[in-house]
Amino acid sequence: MPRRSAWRVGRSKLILGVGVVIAVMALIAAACSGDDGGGESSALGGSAADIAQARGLTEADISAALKTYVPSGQQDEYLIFSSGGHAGQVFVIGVPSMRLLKTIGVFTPEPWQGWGYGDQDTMEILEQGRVDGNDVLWADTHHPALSETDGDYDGEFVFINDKANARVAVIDLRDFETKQILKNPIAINDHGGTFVTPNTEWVIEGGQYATPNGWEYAPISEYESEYKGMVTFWKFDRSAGRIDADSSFAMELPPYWQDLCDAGKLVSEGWVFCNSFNTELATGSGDVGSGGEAFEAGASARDNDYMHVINLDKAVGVAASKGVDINGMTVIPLQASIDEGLLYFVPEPKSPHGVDITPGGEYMVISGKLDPHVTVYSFDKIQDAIAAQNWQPDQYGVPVLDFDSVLEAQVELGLGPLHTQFDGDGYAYTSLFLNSSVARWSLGPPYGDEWKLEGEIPVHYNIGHLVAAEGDTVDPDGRYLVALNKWSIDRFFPPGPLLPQNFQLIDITEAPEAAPDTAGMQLLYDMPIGVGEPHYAQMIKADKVLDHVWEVYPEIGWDPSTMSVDPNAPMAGNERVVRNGDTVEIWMTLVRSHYTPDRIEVKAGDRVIWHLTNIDTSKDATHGFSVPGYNINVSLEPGETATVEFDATMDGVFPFYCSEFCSALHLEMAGYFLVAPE
Ligand code: CUK
Ligand code: CUA
Repeated sequence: MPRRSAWRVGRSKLILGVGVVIAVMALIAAACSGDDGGGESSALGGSAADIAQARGLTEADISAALKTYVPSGQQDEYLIFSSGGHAGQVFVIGVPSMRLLKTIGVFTPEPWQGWGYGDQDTMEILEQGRVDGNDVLWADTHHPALSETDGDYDGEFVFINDKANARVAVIDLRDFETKQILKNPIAINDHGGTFVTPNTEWVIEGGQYATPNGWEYAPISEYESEYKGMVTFWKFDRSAGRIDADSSFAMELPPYWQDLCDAGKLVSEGWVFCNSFNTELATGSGDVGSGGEAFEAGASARDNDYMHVINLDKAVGVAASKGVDINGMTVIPLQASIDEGLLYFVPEPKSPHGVDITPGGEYMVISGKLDPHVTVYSFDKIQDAIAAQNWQPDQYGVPVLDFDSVLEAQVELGLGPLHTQFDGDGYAYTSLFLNSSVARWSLGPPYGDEWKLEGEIPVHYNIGHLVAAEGDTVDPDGRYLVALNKWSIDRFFPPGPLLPQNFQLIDITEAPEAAPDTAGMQLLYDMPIGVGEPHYAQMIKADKVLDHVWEVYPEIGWDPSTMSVDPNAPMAGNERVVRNGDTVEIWMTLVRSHYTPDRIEVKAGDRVIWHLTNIDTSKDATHGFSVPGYNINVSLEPGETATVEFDATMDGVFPFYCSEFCSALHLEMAGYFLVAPE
């Protein structure tokens, strides 16, 4: 892999060099030919052809620009919901313009949205993500999942996992705010989350690095018996807009490292599929010089790992009858899963990454990171093998189905296949990490005639996930594909040694024959992502979200955490300050361009409970509330109410002000918070 990467860098520099020469030649040619004696050869002046010539744009550049450009005032056709990686957030990006619309605060405080800076509701949601009582205010978000109805995105909710700490979050797309964070009580890290079942009854969170249940201590010498894998099924209550932890359950799995999961759909609805690695049970090289085997060697020694095939519908009943309580989570013991026929394994080559289900639910596509093929399994054949008991038990007694009996096809794509998406025309798209490309391949029946590679398009560089428009639903749209590249190397100005990631927009509307060199795919646009390391993303038709989203809250005094009017919200006319012993409670309204009241006087040591309502109702009339020194910043969108609570420990004079430029007299939207010494 390193050699391959080095080769890529070398080649790209060569291409860049040639590109610069061509561009310079074009500029010289333009300067020589276009000069009419006036000496003006501005890139902004002249006809489109003049501009293209002056900027050295090729025909392909121009067609790409025309496809991505969204004129001012027009909106994008699709939205990407992307994991924010280490940012612990979710990014919302328009397609085809690739304009960033929002970074939704999730696991990490976000100051502009007042997420985690004094607003009690946001503080409480972040506190739901505590681990053993400790704040964990970063996250490694990997896989956003849009809510689905009948296997299609419905635009109502987004879920996201935190790989680093085994947490999941629920975002409501009426106001694009996080409503809930759950810490998984049995695992300290996850990976196979979040993925939803076709009607969003269940939010799947698969594990990753095995630990003893509840991340308790057990010596590593007891790895085989005491360390556990897991998959958790969180029950989503759509009407409440929350996960119901009490109705959720988990399955104990062997201490293989479960990786990614996907829910079956249509013919395979009710089943869940997860890939895994480290079925070798590698435990690392141990102490320096002890001669043990490093994880990357030990965990990739075997030719096969196991795809986990899980009968979720049946597991729901078994959880109720045979589940045991671990840290408050109902867990189906491994032996119960085996006895009840909930869990089967299928061999998968070699150190796989990702499992993706075809739109009709017929096939499970697995990529082997160290195998140049994608391996396609048939759900029908899996069911036949289960019925025929065509299996051998693994070392934990889990039935391992016969590989050949469940195999549908293997398609050789290239080096480092990772993740697969689909379009509506019978093509699949697989990221090739080591090749730095996207492979386009044809699906066999019922989608097309033959399982076969159509070709690939280079991407820059080292692609992880990729996302096509609604490309993991029962009804993919095709049109656009975005490559989520890990490395950008030479693509952008280097802002120090930590380089941005690179989202590359690719047009996939044409048939492979239209451009045989790239199997019909055209690279349109590079978007640097200078925050976090995004992993997965989903792309939804913007209209579907527009059907649900609010631009102002429905009523004044709206509490986003309950999605209802807070009866205690300050309203115009009932603003007041009430002292009760050492507690000072304030009911304050905000309107362009005034706080009522605008002067608050307390004594050092007082408990301050400060209720705020933005009584403006026009679009975008957001007000801020920032108190210096006290780490307080609240964002109050039109109609919203919030409460801030703190002890006035510092005496002094603290001018509070509106931190959102809301009106011509925004600077005057301020007040004094006076804390008299005791
Ligand atoms: S993982 Cu990151 S590139 Cu978490 Cu889905 Cu494959
Ligand atoms: Cu309100 Cu600025």
